[in-house]
Amino acid sequence: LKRVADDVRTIPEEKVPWFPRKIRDLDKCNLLITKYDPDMDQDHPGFSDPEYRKRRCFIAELAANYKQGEPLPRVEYTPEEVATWREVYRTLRTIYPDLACRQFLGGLQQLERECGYGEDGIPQLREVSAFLREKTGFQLRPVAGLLSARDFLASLAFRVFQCTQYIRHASAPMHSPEPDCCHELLGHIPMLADKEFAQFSQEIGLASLGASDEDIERLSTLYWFTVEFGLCKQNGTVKAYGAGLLSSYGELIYALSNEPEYKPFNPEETAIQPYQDQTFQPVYFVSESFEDAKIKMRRYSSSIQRPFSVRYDPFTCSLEVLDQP
Ligand code: NLE
Ligand code: FE2
Repeated sequence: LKRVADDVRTIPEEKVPWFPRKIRDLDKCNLLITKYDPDMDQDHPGFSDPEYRKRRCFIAELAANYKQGEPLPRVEYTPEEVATWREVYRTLRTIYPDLACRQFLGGLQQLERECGYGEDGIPQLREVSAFLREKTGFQLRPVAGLLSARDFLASLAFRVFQCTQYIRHASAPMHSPEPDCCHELLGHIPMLADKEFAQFSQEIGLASLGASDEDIERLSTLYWFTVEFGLCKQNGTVKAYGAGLLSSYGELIYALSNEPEYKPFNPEETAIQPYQDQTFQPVYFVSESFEDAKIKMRRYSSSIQRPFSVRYDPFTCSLEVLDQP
């Protein structure tokens, strides 16, 4: 095995897309997809609310100016924002015991006990990040909005989770097409406190580094139907583990009703399923268990062809890139 030169790598016939090698390179992984912003999308509930749009810009600035390693910015949430959070928290909290998977419930309980989670206030990323670091080594980084798949997945390779900090519009607490702090804090964070799930997430990230655009598309579709909208069997019943479900009262109820179509999780098929990012999913993929999803995903990732392999070094928070023997 020999080390590969940094920057531009030209392997016969193909150029490997740039990817971060050290955690500080994540400062460059900031390509946003703005088509669903309240400034761009006429259907956004905040489109005709100038106050809301101004607030979003302010919070987006904090993320845009953030550099890796700095303390995470704090946001002083307004009473109206806290009221939105309260409504989301309260309604979801009542249905979690029946509909959420065991790992999620365990994580949420710990967050309630140790990290100030509850309906009275929106947890700050800084505290949540410190909590996660102790549980699974994941840390948070603020992001201004929806990130491109390549940049988002790359950060997972470093056990960094990019989190939005603004909150959804008060008129639509039960479902948001965009990520917001309810989605991150309620959907993702409890799962990221689980060791096995943290490992699963990092592996998807590692598989994405330097991958072709087509492979990124397939991986992000897989991410979508697992980490965002995944269902799994537990003790003979179907439970939710996907963050997009666990942060949306409307879709969580819908996904576990008998309305939508279920298909067994199978990476080759799941990776090419068209998906819906404006409203509820027409189809969900169910894994036999959590473990099963992890094994299948790992098998899929290792089938992605790259002319090199990567290994994450947790001591230096950087990647070792090795030529394929
Ligand atoms: N639909 C989710 C929610 O309402 O929280 C957000 C999904 C973000 C991909
Ligand atoms: Fe998400």
